[in-house]
Amino acid sequence: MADIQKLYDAVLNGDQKTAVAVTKEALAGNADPLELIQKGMIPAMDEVGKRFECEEFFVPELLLSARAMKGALVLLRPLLAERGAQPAGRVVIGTVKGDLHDIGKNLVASMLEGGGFEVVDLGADVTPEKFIEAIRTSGANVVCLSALLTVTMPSMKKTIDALKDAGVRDRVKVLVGGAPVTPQFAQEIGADGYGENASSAVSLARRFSGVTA
Ligand code: B12
Repeated sequence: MADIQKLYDAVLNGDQKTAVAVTKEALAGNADPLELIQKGMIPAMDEVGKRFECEEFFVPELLLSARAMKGALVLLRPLLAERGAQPAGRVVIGTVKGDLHDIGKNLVASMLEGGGFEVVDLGADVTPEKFIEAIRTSGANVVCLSALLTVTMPSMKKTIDALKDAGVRDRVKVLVGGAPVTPQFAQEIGADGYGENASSAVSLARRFSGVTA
C-alpha cells in the first residue's frame, strides 16, 4: 500500500530525499504511478501555492517543494510512458518565453507520454523560434503551450502568430494551459483548445490526433 500521505508531506516540506525514497518504496510495492501524482504530489503543490499566497511560504520554500516533486517525477515519468500502447501522436511541449514554471508542464508531458504520445519537451522559457524548429524536425501534430504568469500569457499569442508566419500553424493543433489561462483567452489568441489539467491535455491531444480509445 503506497504511503501517499508521506509523499504529500515530503513534497509540501520540500524534502526531496524523502520524496524520492517514499516514491521508490511505493513503486517497489507496485503502487500506481498515476495515483502517486494525482493523490500525493498535485494536492501537495496546491497546498504549497495556497501557503505562498497567504505568505506562509516564500520563494525558497517553493523551490524546495518544486525540487522534491521533480525528484519523484524522474522516477515516475518512465513508468507513465510504459503504460502507453500505440503511439497516439507526436507532441511538442514547452513553457512559453519569459516563464520558468515547468512543474505543471512536466506533468502534462508525463501524462501525455503515459497516454501513448511521443513527446518532445523543449523545457521552459521557450522562444517561438524553438517551437517552430521542433515542429519542423519532429513532425508533431500537437503543440502544447504552458504559462503560469499573467505577464507571459501574451507569449502564447506571439508563439501562435509566429507559427502562422512560419507557415506551420496548419500542421498542428495548438493546446494551451496553465493556471491563469482560460478557455476564453485560448479562443482569443487562436488556440485550438484549452486544458485545465494534465488529464484534459491527454483527452484533447487524443481527440486532435483522432484517437478514440
Ligand atoms: C512553484 C512556483 C514557482 C517556482 C517554479 C519552479 C518550477 N520549476 O516550476 C519558482 C520559485 C521558480 C517560481 C518563480 C516565480 N513565481 Co511562481 N509559483 C509557483 C507556485 C507555488 C506553484 C506552481 C506549480 O508548480 N503548481 C503545480 C502545478 C502542478 O500546477 P500548474 O502549473 O498550474 O499546472 C497544472 C495546470 O495548470 C495544467 N497545465 C499547466 N500547463 C499546461 C499546458 C497545457 C497545454 C495544458 C493543457 C494544461 C497545462 O496542468 C497542470 C497539471 O494539472 C504558483 C502558485 C500556484 N498556486 O500555482 C506560483 C505562481 C505561479 N508564481 C508566481 C510568481 C509571481 C512568481 C515569480 C514572479 C516570483 C518572483 N517574485 O520572483 C517568479 C517568476 C519566475 C519566472 N520568470 O517564471 C505567481 C504568478 C502570479 C501571476 N498572476 O502571474 C503565482 C500564482 C503565485 C502567487 N499567487 O503569487 N514560482
